[in-house]
Amino acid sequence: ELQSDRVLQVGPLKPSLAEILAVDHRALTLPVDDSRQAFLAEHGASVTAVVTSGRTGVDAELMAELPHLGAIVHFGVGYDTTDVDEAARRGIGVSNTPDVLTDCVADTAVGLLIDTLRGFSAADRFVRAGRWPREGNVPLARKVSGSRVGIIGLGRIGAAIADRLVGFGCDIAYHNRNQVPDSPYRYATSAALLAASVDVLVVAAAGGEGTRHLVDREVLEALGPNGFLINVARGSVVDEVALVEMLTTGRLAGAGLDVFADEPLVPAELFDVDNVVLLPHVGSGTIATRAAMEALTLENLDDYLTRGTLTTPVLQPRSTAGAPS
Ligand code: 8YV
Repeated sequence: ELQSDRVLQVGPLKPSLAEILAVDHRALTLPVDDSRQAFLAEHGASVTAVVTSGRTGVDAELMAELPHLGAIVHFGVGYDTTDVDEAARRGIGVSNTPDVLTDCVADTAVGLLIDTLRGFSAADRFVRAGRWPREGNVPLARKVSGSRVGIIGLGRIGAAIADRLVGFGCDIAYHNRNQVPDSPYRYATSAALLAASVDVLVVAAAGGEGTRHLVDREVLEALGPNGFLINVARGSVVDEVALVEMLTTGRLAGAGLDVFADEPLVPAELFDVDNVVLLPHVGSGTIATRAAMEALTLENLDDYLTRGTLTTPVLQPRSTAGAPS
């Protein structure tokens, strides 16, 4: 029997999701070693759906190897590793997992902001190193409540961060591609103008070419030596070389980073900088949220395989005519 309508896993996925794909969908996994070309030559034409994540995605080259691909289903809200323009050109649908992770990513942003301004992680290291009895007090930190916070990207996650910080009496402003109608928050027409007017800049914009280095050296200079940067979005949105240079030379007050330009590699120059909090991309990383992301990923896949449509599309497949029966 010729196996068609294959599901292909591209890149690592949550183990429980990978198992469901393998067992219930008899999914194949794209090899990462030099058997990849032979694998694609043998199976490429049978693949109609890919399940992947923001860590890996599907580029134009892989799409060309999968001529019957109809849908790229992402585990995660970010899909910047997939070439969506090429998917559109080929009529391939693209889905992600919005909404279900908004609370946890916003919680992470606020936690990271508080940790960074108050220096909690550094204070924890101080206690563990036995320094309290020897050295006494840690340096005084910066106040969070009532601070001025600028949010880059007032989408679902940015708005959830802003709403939380209202509870801390923060003065909220934002920069976004377009001004958000009816937003209660002050709009800044550029990232630099926003940075110049706040104590903390929080990056919550989608990744990809459109936002690459949106937070560049000029924006970081506008934020200045009393300003903090928090990033829970994508490392690509920030000029990381400029960021590291400014943090290590005291030209920024500090940074809280959950994302990096070249994950899992974190610039080693930051490892002994105490006013920087470094997290290994844990924004959505709770049991409940990852389970909800897994369920929504499978819902999109099932929707595509049964009806030829996606539940939470970034882009619907062009037509259901060629969709699997
Ligand atoms: C995921 C994320 O952990 O949703 C996103 O865009 O960055 C995280 O929630 C990641 O995509 C999974 O690989």
